[in-house]
This record gives sequence, structure tokens and C-alpha cells, in this order.
Amino acid sequence: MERWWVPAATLVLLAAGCGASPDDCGRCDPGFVCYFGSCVPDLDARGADADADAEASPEIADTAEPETPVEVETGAEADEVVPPPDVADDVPVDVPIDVPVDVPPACPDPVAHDEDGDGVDDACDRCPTIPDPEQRDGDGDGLGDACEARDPDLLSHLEAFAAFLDNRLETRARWLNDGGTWTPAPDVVTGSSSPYGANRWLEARAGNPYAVEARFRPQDAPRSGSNYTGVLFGVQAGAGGVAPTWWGCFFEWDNRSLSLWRNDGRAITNVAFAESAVEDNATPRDTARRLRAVWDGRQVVCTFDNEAGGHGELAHPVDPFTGMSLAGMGGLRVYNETTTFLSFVLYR
Ligand SMILES: [Ca+2]
Ligand SMILES: [Ca+2]
Ligand SMILES: [Ca+2]
Ligand SMILES: [Ca+2]
Repeated sequence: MERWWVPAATLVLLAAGCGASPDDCGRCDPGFVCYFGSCVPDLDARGADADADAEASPEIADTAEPETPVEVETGAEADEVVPPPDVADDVPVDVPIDVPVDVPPACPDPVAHDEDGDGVDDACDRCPTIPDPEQRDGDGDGLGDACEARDPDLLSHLEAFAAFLDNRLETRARWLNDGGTWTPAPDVVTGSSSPYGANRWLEARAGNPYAVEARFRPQDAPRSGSNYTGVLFGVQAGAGGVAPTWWGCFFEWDNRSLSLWRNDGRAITNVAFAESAVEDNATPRDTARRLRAVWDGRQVVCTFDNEAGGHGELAHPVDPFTGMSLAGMGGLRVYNETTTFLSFVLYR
């Protein structure tokens, strides 16, 4: 059976010309008919014009809902049925409705920079330094699964994130420098010290628990002796020009080691170290590496990764009564080394 699709508004228009009685109005002018006591244009008399108007009228075209066509059969009233104006061409009938539910929402205030290249703008990335295009957040705390610590209850948000672009994402705290040279450049900051240490920390105090993370590339230049690069935490700024005290997790280039250090203001002490090298000796010097230190209130866990697949870990319990406080600020350090830092994150 042949069928036509007719917009509902068209049927209303057609109905207006039916059922009138001349007796209700007395007399109507030529071309008009009585419709419930009023003289209205005789649409039946206008015939083809009425159809043409309906098709050409922008008002009707706009208000007729192609999504809700009324289906009528051709036959006795075929003259009154108006084919829909190019509905098939203008309206995609097969609109896909299976849009993936994991697509993250649009970023309302982007900074037009994507530090980890996962397609999610830094301003909205739940893990701005770890590629996680699906932005999974199993516990719904706003911190992505990819950058939660091993205990998902431990960390819950990004306290500070520096891509080293400019100050757009670093305005909540200042960077403070102590020793060496710190040279900002678009997207990085380069720290250099020879031989003494250079510290740079973010003036944002972290309570327990927290984690600090830095991504870095040692500069491709020959080095000899002990060359350390890493993250600082528990930094207590020294008053009156006194050097700060700190804890630190460092990568050492010569023997590819991972170690935990402490500066109590009197001496810098190697507290613990990973027993084996954390990367192959053939790993190129300018490989990007990541160091993270997590303080959960009981122990420090340092983890190391590089983009070549190297991995290492170091855990060390800290006695709160005999150990040095780990409350404080987080930052970066180089010792007898020149390193380009790509990003820094303070998690809480
Ligand atoms: Ca991103
Ligand atoms: Ca990410
Ligand atoms: Ca989470
Ligand atoms: Ca960067």
C-alpha cells in the first residue's frame, strides 16, 4: 500500500476549510467561507495555491515537525495530502544515538595546552601528566584513576599543577628558588647546578597525605661524578637566609639509581635507596623520566618510570617521633646536573 508522510501542521491547516455553514455567518465575500461564525479564506477554492503556500512558507517549514509525521493513506483524499518538503534531504533520519558514554564533557575554560597529549586540555585533565583520554575516575573524586596512588582513598585532587607554560596554571602559589640557576622556557624549566645543589619549590604547604611528581629530561651533555635530579617534599623554608630543610627522591644518572634523601639543616643524608638500577644503562640521557614521592602519613614511597619502560620503586617507613617532619612544600632539585623539567604536580 502506498503511503504519504504529511506534517501534522498541514492537517490542521486543511481542517480549517471544512465544516463551515453559510448560515452561521449570513453572507461571506467571494473566496471566503463561514467557519464557526467567522468568514475565513476558502482554502478549498484556492486549491493548488494553498499547497504552494504551505510548501513555500518559512513559518510552516519551520514549525512542521518532520520528526512527528502523521501517516495517512493515499486514496479518497489524495488531493489534500502534501508531500513533505525535502524532509529526507534535510533531516538525517538515522541519527546515531549510541554516543559513547565515556566521552569527557567539554572543557569550559581551556588553556589550549595538553601537557600529556591525550586530547584533554590541561585545565580539565583529571591526570594532566598521564595520558588518559577516557578520564576514568572510579571513585568519582575528580582525580583520574591513572594518577591515583595504589590506595584509591589516599589522594583526591590536584593541589597544584605546573606545565611550565607561563603562570596560567601556577597562580595559586609562587615558585621559590635556592641555589643554581633556574631558566624558564615555553613548556619547561631548566635547573642547573655545578656542583652544589639547586632547589626550586612551590610555595604551597601540603598536609598529609600528599604526593609530588616531576617529569624531566637530563640535558644531553657529558657528566661525571654524582648527578642527581628529583623531587623535593616536606620543604621547610629557612628563615633569615638559612637554607631550607627538605626530603627528596632522586634519580642518579651515573648508576641509574633511585634514592631517598633528607636535609635536616645540618647534613644531607641518604636515608634509603633502591637495591637495583631502575633503568638500563643503555637508556639515552635525554629520555623523559617521571619521579613521584607519596607520603601517606606512615611511609614514603618513591616511584620511577621512564618512557623506555624502566621502572623502580623505593618504600621507607618514617617514625613520626624520631623522624623529621614531612609536612611542607614540594618542588624540584638538581645536584651537579642540568635537567629540563617538563611538569610538576602536587596531589592531595
Ligand atoms: Ca591532557
Ligand atoms: Ca591525562
Ligand atoms: Ca579518582
Ligand atoms: Ca610542560
